[in-house]
Amino acid sequence: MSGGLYSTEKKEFDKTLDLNQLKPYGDTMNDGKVQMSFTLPVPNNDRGVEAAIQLAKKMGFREPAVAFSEALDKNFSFYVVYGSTTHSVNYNDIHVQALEIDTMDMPTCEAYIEENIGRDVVIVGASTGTDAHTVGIDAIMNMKGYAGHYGLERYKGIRAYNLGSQVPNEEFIQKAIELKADALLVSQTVTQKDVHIKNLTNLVELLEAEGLRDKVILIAGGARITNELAKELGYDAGFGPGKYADDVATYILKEIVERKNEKK
Ligand code: B12
Repeated sequence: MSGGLYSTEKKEFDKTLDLNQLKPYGDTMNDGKVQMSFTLPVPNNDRGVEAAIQLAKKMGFREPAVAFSEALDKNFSFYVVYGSTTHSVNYNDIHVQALEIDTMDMPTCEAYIEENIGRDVVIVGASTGTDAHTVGIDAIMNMKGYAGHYGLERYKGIRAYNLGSQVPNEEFIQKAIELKADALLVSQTVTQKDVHIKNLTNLVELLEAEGLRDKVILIAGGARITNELAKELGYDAGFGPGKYADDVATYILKEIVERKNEKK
């Protein structure tokens, strides 16, 4: 017997890993299973659930199911949808400008400064423009650090100045000049309407106008910042989630030494 509600017949599909057609993995190779969530500006009822399913189908999901829905208030509802994507990507064709750093831990960084730089390294950081998020820049700079990685303020041989959030680019640059910064750390969390692109670009333009761009190591970071994007915008490097003070410190220290050697 085949078909029917209680059929045990298995749908056959190729379970071999093919990196030219990479798909998400649920519990079987190539099943394409994805869980996603979104909010709709309509009440939580059967019509809302059907709207979520139809949207998922238009996004290329096969057999989407609403696993969870909840009213956020009278006119907004939240959905978790589970389904199989029909899309795939060619993994072999993907090339990213990844930042390859052999991260040194805090004591190794401290010894590296003493042996190779021989003076305090000055790092000035802020969440700039209109961005009010401080947790990211604090994670990198604050003494207590984040996720088991001490922040730059704790490093012997590093003078770290965290200016906080909503720091105008002009003020950030003035402080960098005053403190004779070796490196500038810019955190950007809000990316709505590409506000981060505009703000990060404006900072580069202001630094160039001051003749400072080449004199500092300029680093951007945030939840949606990649090394590739940062480089595209004229930064030396970009750091996103999963990066900590020791990654940034290593990059800065090695870059200082490299630039010093280039001048010789
Ligand atoms: C906490 C929070 C807030 C707090 C911030 C408090 C504070 N003091 O920071 C408050 C309530 C104030 C807030 C406000 C807003 N928020 Co908010 N917020 C969050 C939340 C919940 C967590 C962010 C966070 O702290 N992450 C933890 C840190 C450790 O992660 P991280 O920033 O990625 O940092 C890591 C890396 O990225 C990296 N890193 C970060 N910065 C840097 C910098 C450098 C130089 C380097 C090297 C590395 C680095 O290192 C860190 C450790 O690995 C997120 C949602 C979420 N769950 O992510 C929304 C979120 C970021 N907020 C969002 C929004 C929209 C807002 C508001 C605009 C809301 C509003 N309409 O008013 C306002 C912003 C106002 C403004 N002018 O900026 C959106 C952003 C969407 C977008 N992409 O644009 C998010 C994603 C929520 C959402 N899903 O919509 N928010």
